[in-house]
Amino acid sequence: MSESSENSQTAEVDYHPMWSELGMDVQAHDGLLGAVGQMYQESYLSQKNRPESTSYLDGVAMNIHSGRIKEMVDAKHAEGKKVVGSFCLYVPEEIITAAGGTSVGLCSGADWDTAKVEEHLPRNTCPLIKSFTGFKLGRVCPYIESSDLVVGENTCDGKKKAYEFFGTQKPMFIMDVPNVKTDETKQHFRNEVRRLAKRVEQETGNTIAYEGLKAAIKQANDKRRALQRLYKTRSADPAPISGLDSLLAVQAAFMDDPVRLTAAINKMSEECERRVHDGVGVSEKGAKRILYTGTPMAVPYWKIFTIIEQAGAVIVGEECCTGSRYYKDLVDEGGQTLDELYDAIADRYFNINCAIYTPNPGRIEDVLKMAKEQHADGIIDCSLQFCTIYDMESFGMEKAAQEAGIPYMHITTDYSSEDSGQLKTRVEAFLEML
Ligand code: BJ8
Repeated sequence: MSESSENSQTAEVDYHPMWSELGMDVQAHDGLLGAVGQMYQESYLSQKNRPESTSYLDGVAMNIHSGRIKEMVDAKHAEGKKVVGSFCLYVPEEIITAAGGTSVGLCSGADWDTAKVEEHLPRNTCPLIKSFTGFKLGRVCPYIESSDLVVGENTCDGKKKAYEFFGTQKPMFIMDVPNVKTDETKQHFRNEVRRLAKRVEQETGNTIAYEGLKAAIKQANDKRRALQRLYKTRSADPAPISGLDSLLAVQAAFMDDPVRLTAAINKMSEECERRVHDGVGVSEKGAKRILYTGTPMAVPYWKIFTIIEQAGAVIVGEECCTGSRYYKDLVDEGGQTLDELYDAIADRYFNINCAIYTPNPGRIEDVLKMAKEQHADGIIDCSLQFCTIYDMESFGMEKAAQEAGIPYMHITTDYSSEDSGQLKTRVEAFLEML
């Protein structure tokens, strides 16, 4: 059985009873699935010269609200395996895995029930926050509905205040993430990781033990190693795989079964390594190479990548939470005690260079390093509308890119398609000058 069919269960199964049992609005959800299917067709299935092994990603996309949810629900019934959802890269999946839970990412990438959302949140809230709130109010996300516990975090102002409302809808636990990096705040974050562990233990009814945490660290690191391997292949010209598929590989990493996904990414990497050896690319040799940086891209937000790649460029790296920040650093596996493992986890996550930190020079360093190693011709920096922290950082990012002699473009956009025509024109003009 191929991996894509392994995770696909069977396409003929009717999942409506499962969605109903989860309390979802089944009719509205059908509408959402139809729209996402259309977007997938236009962004993904229209690509040429994809590596064959990306069929796994098609399987993930096809089953994202069906087969994968069934696996999680079945595990809940059979083993009492609790589902713990989160919205941010600062929430360590290792803790959830070690406590016997299923970790899922809940960030959402499409507008939904905006009018209802605006009864509870200000209009000028970023689309990502509005989206997960709308998905909850509209009961169209099986990941939110199947979560037994949702972990939020004090990161940007929008998210931390929106969680006050979200907490009226789902049981929540909030982690405090510092906004500056000092020895004291690192210690504080280490304590927060332990506080999270206690809450997750309470939810799952399992105690986190040394061996279990060590195994969970290795499992997450294996996934990161596979994604690092895939990233490396993209430094070749022609690039063996598109930015769209690479983005989807990381998006899938937040939802799919971790062991199965790791095997599939390794298979994709193997094929990409062969392609590089044979000079086979997803685009022409000499295609303009773009490094993406900015806000995360949650499923099904593929708009910007589609515009860039359909304009003839290839994205060769993503410095964002649905890209390198997810996989570039491993957790040290050498801890000899449970406490050392907790600290190793905390220290790895504390080093993520999100714009919530001030100052945040590490992000600029990462972008310039990636641009160099992937031989990027230009950098496209994208902020979601009303995301002040990424918008603010774009000034420093532009200056650094200019000093390094790398062409740079900043985009502020949202989840609608209203600005697609205008963005297309801007991207094409940018590519022409590279
Ligand atoms: S570690 S990037 S996942 S906070 S786009 S909601 S920042 S207003 S998502 Fe993020 Fe964690 Fe940082 Fe990553 Fe706020 Fe901006 Fe909206 Fe954002």
